[in-house]
Amino acid sequence: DERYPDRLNCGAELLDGTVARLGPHRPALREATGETWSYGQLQERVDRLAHTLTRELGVVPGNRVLLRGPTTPWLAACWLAVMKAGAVAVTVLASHRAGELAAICEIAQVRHALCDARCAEDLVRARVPGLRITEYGGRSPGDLLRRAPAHPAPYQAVPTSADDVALIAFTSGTTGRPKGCMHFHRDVLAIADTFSARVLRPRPDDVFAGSPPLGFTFGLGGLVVFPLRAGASVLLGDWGGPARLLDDVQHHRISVLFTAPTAYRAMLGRLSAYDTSSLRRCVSAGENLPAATWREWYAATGLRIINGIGATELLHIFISAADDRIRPGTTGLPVPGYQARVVDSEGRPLPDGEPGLLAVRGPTGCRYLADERQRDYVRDGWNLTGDTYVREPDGYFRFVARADDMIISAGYNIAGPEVEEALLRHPQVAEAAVVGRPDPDRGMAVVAHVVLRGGAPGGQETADALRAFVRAELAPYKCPRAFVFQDALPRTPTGKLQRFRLRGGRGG
Ligand code: 3SK
Repeated sequence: DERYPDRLNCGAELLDGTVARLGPHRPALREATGETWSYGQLQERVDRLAHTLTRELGVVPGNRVLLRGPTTPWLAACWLAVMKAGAVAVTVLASHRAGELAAICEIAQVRHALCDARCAEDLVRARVPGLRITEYGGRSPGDLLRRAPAHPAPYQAVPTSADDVALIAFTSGTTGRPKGCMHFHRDVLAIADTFSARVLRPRPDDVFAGSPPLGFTFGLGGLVVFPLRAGASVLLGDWGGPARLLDDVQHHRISVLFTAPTAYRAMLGRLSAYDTSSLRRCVSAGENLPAATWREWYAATGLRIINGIGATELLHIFISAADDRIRPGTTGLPVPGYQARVVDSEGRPLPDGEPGLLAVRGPTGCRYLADERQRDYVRDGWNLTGDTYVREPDGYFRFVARADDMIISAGYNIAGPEVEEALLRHPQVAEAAVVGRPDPDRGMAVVAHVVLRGGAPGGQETADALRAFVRAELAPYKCPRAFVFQDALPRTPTGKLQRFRLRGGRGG
């Protein structure tokens, strides 16, 4: 973005820039225990950490530094210190296991790791050659936090270039092989200055919270980059389930909430027991938000969920709408700064109303690290996100399915999410995933995997009732031929449904 100078350090902008604008006394990070770090305290801790990284651990600009831990203020502080030191943060999930960590470290050529002591074991077991692991906390302060107080503050941030890589964020998508997505210092600020500033519009008195971990760019953006850029504060704690999140909303007077459709659905049944009057912005991403969930949340809270689609490849949300521009059942409009269109498999734009591949371009974009899949993701400067979308005549983008989740049955194209939405309108259904299963007569048969409310077991009678319900809502060819009732649906550590794990399952 031409608004950014050539020399730009996103860590310095987010921290020192905000302190220069709003002073050091405002609250920045809140711990679940109630302790609050002011912007001044955060700045001092980050600067001591940055000195420790460079003077004691030998981190130099450009080094890739793995960050691994539960969501805590210290994890955010380490990320900011890595940014200010001009190194490259390689963010992973606390739930990644040794084999995944070994692959990530190899792809990203990681030499240093800052790891919360509570999840060091898997990293040690990954046996990464030459990796220096420094523990930063957990139950006790850890080596890094013991050393940091001996170092001075302030720390003069390394004058990185706006186009220096700041972050390598890994995605396995829903299929498994990790891909490292490189993002520049300017990209980190661009997500704050587009989606956050133009759609979310946070204020310095906002208090953010949410469920996505910082190892997922949905969480890093929503719970570190956006609040700091706005001079707001954020509660940083691990996802402890819907009741805990509601408890946090009530006790910490949360005003901006980031979570996924599943969590909104899970909170709905409990809302009446909590005071959620502090909420003013609710963001949903990570998966498509069914119109039924949007409407139920609106009916219960009077709040209009800001639905969005983002991708690790594009760092954050690129289609979304807020306030009275929201149209339930659609994702919204391209975020200011981004362009989006629907194209055929050759990249040719399709007319409005026709489903095709979603193509996006804007200030952020896909740069896979040493991965030939870059060629498939970016064509003619457009990022192909792997989603099937329709653009409606008034410019709204409506999700149809992930491109590889279309079910072709007896010559019909069926979008699993459309059938899922219909099932979710049934009062007994808590979660639904609809997939295709090879079928000798139809090529593919539509199979619905369903979690019933209250953990009910399901059976033939429920299957018949759900079949009749879907038949009344959708064309009969879309109706599931089989139902599988289960306790939970398989999800990635970031909460995305893993439909591929359901394909081939048996149903009755
Ligand atoms: O992958 C996603 O769904 C996502 C959503 C919002 C922001 C960032 C990401 C990666």
